[in-house]
Amino acid sequence: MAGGLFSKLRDGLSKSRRSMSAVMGELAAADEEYFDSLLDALILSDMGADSAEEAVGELRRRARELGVKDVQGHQALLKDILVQMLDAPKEPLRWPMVMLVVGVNGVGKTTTIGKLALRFQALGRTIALCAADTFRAAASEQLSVWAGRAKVPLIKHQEGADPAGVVFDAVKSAKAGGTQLLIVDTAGRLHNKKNLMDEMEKMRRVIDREFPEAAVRCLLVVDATTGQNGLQQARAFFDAAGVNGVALTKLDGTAKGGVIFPIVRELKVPVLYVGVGEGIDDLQAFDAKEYVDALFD
Ligand SMILES: Nc1nc2c(ncn2[C@@H]2O[C@H](COP(=O)(O)OP(=O)(O)OP(=O)(O)O)[C@@H](O)[C@H]2O)c(=O)[nH]1
Ligand SMILES: [Mg+2]
Repeated sequence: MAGGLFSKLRDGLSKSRRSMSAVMGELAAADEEYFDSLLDALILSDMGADSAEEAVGELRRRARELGVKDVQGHQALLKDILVQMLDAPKEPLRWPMVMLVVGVNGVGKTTTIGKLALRFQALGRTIALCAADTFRAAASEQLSVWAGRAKVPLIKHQEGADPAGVVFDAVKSAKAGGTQLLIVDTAGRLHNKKNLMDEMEKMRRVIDREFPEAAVRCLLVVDATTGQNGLQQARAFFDAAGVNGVALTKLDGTAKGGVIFPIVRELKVPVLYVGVGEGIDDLQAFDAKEYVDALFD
């Protein structure tokens, strides 16, 4: 990770880091109290009880098995365990691709799309954006600002139009123009799960029918500052939209960052990107080892 971004992430995650390092410093005797405090520290990092218990249980087992008793040894073991917990099968990038970007209201979908457009453009891909968040006019205006910055075409309809209809037009123009990556912005304001399912299904049906040669990546954007709510959101979108990747945003803020552990553990979807700011360059490919290092120090 570039130095600047790594330090942004580290600063953002400093809450978890401080408590984790502090607790590990108390190792002196690896007694019950130490493991309990460690469990608490992990839970406090938004990791959730199940993931935290798994990590501490595994640490106890490995430390005993290997006879590791010092702080540094424990830290290294725990880091390895946490990195392994973040491992999930990742589908390789394949072109053409349609990237459906989903997630609840305000998590950073549109911003992440702007950053992704620039990122893939720098990698030499041809890109188009699709404004399928037709819920309010401001949504497509915001997306058109990002499209302008990245100098990529944007396909949009009027406010209130059928999102699947915009996707239909965007797919048609992507095929005609030989676009390699079509990124679709979706609305976060869906009243209930049935509504969400129907909307997602319609969009996916259009893509599958009109663009069967395209790989579909459904990227769920999770705001790291929402803590355990992120897990609830991930569950809902996983069921409704067939999520196969996660982008975790706002790690530069007050986020503690632990919420990705239960998401990956339960849904077996990989974290692909992390957002560490509002600027167009503030997106980074996820690297589990660097992430875990940033959690500690
Ligand atoms: N600090 C910080 N702010 C971010 C990040 N990503 C997005 N934001 C901010 O979060 C706010 C919401 O971002 P949007 O991209 O509009 O979120 P959205 O999911 O598209 O929102 P809706 O379209 O309303 O559902 C904006 O003010 C962004 O600048 C990030 O990584 N860090
Ligand atoms: Mg948006």
